[in-house]
Amino acid sequence: MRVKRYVVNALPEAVSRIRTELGKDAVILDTKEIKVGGFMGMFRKKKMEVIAAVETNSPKQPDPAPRKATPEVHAVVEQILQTAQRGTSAGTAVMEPPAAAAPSPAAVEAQPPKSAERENKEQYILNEIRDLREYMIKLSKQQSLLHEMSEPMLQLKERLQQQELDEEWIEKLVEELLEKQKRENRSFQKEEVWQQAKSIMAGWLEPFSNADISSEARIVHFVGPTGVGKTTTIAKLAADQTIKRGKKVGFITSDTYRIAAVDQLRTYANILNVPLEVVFSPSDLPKAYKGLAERDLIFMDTAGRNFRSELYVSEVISLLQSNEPNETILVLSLTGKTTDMSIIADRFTKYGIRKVLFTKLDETTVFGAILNLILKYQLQPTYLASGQTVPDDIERFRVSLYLDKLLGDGENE
Ligand SMILES: Nc1nc2c(ncn2[C@@H]2O[C@H](COP(=O)(O)OP(=O)(O)OP(=O)(O)O)[C@@H](O)[C@H]2O)c(=O)[nH]1
Ligand SMILES: [Mg+2]
Repeated sequence: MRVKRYVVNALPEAVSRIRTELGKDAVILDTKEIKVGGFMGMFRKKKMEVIAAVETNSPKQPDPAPRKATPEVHAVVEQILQTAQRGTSAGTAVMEPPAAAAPSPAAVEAQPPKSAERENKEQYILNEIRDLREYMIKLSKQQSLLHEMSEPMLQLKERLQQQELDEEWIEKLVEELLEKQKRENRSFQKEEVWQQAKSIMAGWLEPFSNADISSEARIVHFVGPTGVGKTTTIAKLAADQTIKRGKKVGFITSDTYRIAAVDQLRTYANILNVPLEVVFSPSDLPKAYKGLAERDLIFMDTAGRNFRSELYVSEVISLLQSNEPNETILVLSLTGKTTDMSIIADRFTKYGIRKVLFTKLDETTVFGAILNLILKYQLQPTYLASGQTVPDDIERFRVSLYLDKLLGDGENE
């Protein structure tokens, strides 16, 4: 995340600088009035401090050129504001054609200084006009893409829409396919459309592929919303480590909220012959680590909470302390709603958590959310859990197998 501080005379000035320098996805985090300059505490000028930030994970290009409104646009805005004002005072709002009233650039410059409120309104209207313009460009681009698309490509698009893949990625994929067809001067048949789509998306996912729990980490924390399968997943992974890899595993649980939560992990601990420590607060952690000093690997279970709330996120983060190499895995269930998963991923990636594990693959046939989340938050998928059976229903995340599921075989399209 890139955070920047602006000291300006009025908010609209900050807004246009933020848009130009940080791009249109930047958000204002805080504004406050400050006093600057002066002499011995006197004659200090009132200014406004604005803190803005932009997510650098999915680097959005800042606006290419500082988009200053032309005098003509100013004139149109002026016209809208005047008409609106007349409309409020006289109870009617009749809009005249803007061109007829457009004053010359010189006339625009000669206007008296605007009030902050007026500047705010003007900025608002300018933003609206820009957004509308961007929307129109997008719409016409979509229209022209539709004309160029062959039947198999339309089918591919439909399949990916059903899979709830974000429009942004569908559009990018179609554009790349069309470009490829043009370069090769031919039209792809259905099978090839599917193959090419797979290889393009595999390229996108490549930087995030082959992630596993770090072999360096001695402590691995599992966090995630309620009921996504954290405890079950820990049991599956612990079985793999103890039985197949011969590692000495230890468990810690901080899930003391839910009745029987400790017993749930204790049952797995007994079956796998793994010691378990219970912590009620961060201050219990040193004792728990001491109790497990002989173990090669420690899996820590945490309570599922409503992590759309920042408060719960910071609470669980406070439990993830250790002086030893450690990492945290965010567990998300594919039965969750994409928007909720996105909010939760956003919360945890802000704390630097990038590894993710998806569960309940067996309970859905819609897989787009995985790609959306990986690309939006630069998440590294580790495992896919696909059932309730411990220890079998889990496997490493493989890009190729995942894309086969996402694309389907094209038969029913
Ligand atoms: N179908 C399916 N069910 C799963 C999967 N993983 C876990 N479950 C089930 O989901 C339910 C909740 O699993 P838990 O492991 O208790 O989930 P949790 O995240 O620890 O839950 P809390 O600790 O309450 O937040 C149980 O019934 C599990 O058997 C999976 O991959 N597929
Ligand atoms: Mg649990």
